[in-house]
Amino acid sequence: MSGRHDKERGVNVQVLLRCRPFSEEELRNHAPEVLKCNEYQREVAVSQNIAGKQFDRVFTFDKVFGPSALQKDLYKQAVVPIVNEVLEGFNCTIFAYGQTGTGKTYTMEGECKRAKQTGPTGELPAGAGVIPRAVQQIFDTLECQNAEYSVKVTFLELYNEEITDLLAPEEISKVALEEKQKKQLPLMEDGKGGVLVRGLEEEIVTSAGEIFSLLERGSAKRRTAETLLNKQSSRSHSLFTITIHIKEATPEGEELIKCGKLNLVDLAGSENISRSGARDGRAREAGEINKSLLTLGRVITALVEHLGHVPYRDSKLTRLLRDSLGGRTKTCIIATVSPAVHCLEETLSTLDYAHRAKNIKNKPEVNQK
Ligand code: ADP
Ligand code: ZZD
Repeated sequence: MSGRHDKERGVNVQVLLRCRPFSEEELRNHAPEVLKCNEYQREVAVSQNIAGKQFDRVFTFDKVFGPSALQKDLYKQAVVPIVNEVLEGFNCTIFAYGQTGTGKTYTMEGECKRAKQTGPTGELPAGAGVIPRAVQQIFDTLECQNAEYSVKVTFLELYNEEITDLLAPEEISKVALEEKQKKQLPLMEDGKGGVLVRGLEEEIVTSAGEIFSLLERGSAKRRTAETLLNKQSSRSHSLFTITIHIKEATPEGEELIKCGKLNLVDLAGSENISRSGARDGRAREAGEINKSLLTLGRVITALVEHLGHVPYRDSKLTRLLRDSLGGRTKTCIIATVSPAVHCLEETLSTLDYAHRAKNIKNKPEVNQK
């Protein structure tokens, strides 16, 4: 529970670690395992043997999910409490951070073998990730409460510092997409210290099923854009936001409006910060692609080292999510890693990055009118 002290001292960003299982190919090749998760101790141990010498490093996180953790386990233990806070009027953000191929999208979106597997009973497929489960939890809760409410969603992609609206209903053709890329959705100050994306489709939704149809449209649009524009999906960030307004009456009969917002962020592959740039010939493109992820790292550094200037304004991602980094939003980072030896270098870099982010403090406040 959040008490008076939270407000004064701040609450730390929660950092969770999830390790994916070996892929079939890794299993076939008997890839050695270099990472061991201890969920009870909330620890991960990385073992390395260099020239016959054994090196072990142990990291502790707020929660650790090993390779056998199911989507529903992670959701129940890590996300249910966050969504409850959103329903109480807090703003909350969950970031997925990690090397490409470690399960960021699996964690945030999930997989379903066939689309539209959600029957009328609202049963989600086992592979459903955080986004569909959060949507489900929100509507299940709201539908049981005796209060008026409204729910809005937005879904955008940030690629090369350009924003694409994944919910915009317009036709998908190469020409239309290229036109759209030219007239980018601009970020504007909202006059309340935040920013908004001008022209972003804000869908008002009345059921979980309606959101699933929108997600289907969003995923299809993303796939088409990727193919037509030769995008590398590992370089894009996606941001799904759900905003809830709940009208309540106080015991005194006064009207109270609670507003909660949940941001679910699937970041670009973390290898993009360390690797491209100089090596990539197309300097502008590489530089631009990395700008948001690079700036995210710099913002974290500035916050944990208490540097005076925090460079939020240097990228679109950090402008959009400024309040999640040192602001009034409750933030959780899910760092994803692979157990395999061939990923070791990136795994260590992810573990260091995530571990450092534990030191960020936010000052969550409920939005109430
Ligand atoms: P990223 O978004 O980080 O690039 P993906 O989410 O695309 O990674 O995951 C890469 C592959 O690994 C996918 O085939 C996915 O199904 C699988 N995968 C990732 N995490 C898990 C997990 N926890 N359990 C089972 N499969 C997983
Ligand atoms: N990760 C899959 C989509 C992809 O990259 O295509 S899985 C969930 C959240 C946000 C967007 C899509 C989904 C996804 C889905 C799949 C197919 C059609 C619509 C949506 C999904 C997965 C499990 C349950 C519900 C939705």
